[in-house]
Amino acid sequence: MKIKLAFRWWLQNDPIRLKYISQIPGMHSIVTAVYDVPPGEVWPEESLAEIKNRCERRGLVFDVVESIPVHENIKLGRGNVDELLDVYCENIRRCARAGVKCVTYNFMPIFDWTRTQLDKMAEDGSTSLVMYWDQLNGLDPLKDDINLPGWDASYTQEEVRELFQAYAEIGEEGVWKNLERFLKKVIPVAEECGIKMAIHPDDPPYPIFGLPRIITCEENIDRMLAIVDSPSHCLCLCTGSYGCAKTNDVVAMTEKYAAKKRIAFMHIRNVKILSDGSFEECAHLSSCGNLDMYGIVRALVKHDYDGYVRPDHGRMIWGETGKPGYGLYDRALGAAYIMGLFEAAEKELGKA
Ligand SMILES: [Mn+2]
Repeated sequence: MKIKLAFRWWLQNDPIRLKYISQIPGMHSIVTAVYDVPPGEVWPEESLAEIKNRCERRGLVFDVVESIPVHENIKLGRGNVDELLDVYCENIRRCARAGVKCVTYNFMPIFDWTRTQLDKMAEDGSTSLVMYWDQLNGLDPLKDDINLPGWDASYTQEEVRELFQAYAEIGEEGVWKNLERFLKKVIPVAEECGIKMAIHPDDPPYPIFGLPRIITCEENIDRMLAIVDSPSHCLCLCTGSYGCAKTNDVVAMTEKYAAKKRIAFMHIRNVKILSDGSFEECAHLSSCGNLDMYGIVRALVKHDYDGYVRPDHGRMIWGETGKPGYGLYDRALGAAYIMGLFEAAEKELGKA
């Protein structure tokens, strides 16, 4: 099998033991980051070395970072951007020296992802993350105090309002301009030190509260990839993020960018879209949601994808508690299912 199976792990904040992760069949890589340094600051090399050593003691490889966060000033193109870009490049070099091969990042304004509930209970008693429009509609970030789960609590309401205004002023084209500046600086450094940069889509891939969101669909991916031509300029193709917009054909997108060798990291999960466009995260199995999971994996195998794959968010099942979306049990089931799909696709396509 060409792919490297990976698992996200939250270091000291994660109740899941590395030993348990290493017991998942076929597990290869740990996906994590230095989480105790704020965006815009340099990561201590000792922190990276410690993660590497801890993983190696369990027979795992720390070779994927998720993520090096992009400072809001870079996305807004204001203030000390040059200095922040230098720090970003330095962090890429430090990751490379620690053995990292792939760095995930995103260019989402203000908040990494949007859900309205993190523990919505299904009929079988499992819980998962959901986004319901009827809970979002009617909220006005410029007037109301909004505290959606998962949103960065380090911002005051005043700061959030100021950021919303700043993004409203620059609009989508402003974010594109700032992404271009970022890519032109960062991608050559990544290429030089053998790292693939993998941009995660906006989650969900459409505007929320009018914030400009650009990594959302095939047309915009093409525009983004055209900014810099480099084997280090890649996608983190998150099936559940792209897949919660019905307009995205995730199998076709996987096929297209796998063929172009522009996928470095696959986040594989399923999602169930409701009639009003709301969505619920669900089990990985195709029949549990809207995505054709075999179609996605088959497209990867067809084009000899040899990058990283991780089961993305899972449900909370069997009484497990912990970080929503990041329990051990359902992600382990997802990993086993995904590996089964790869085995089947490789045999079907004569690549076993
Ligand atoms: Mn993802």
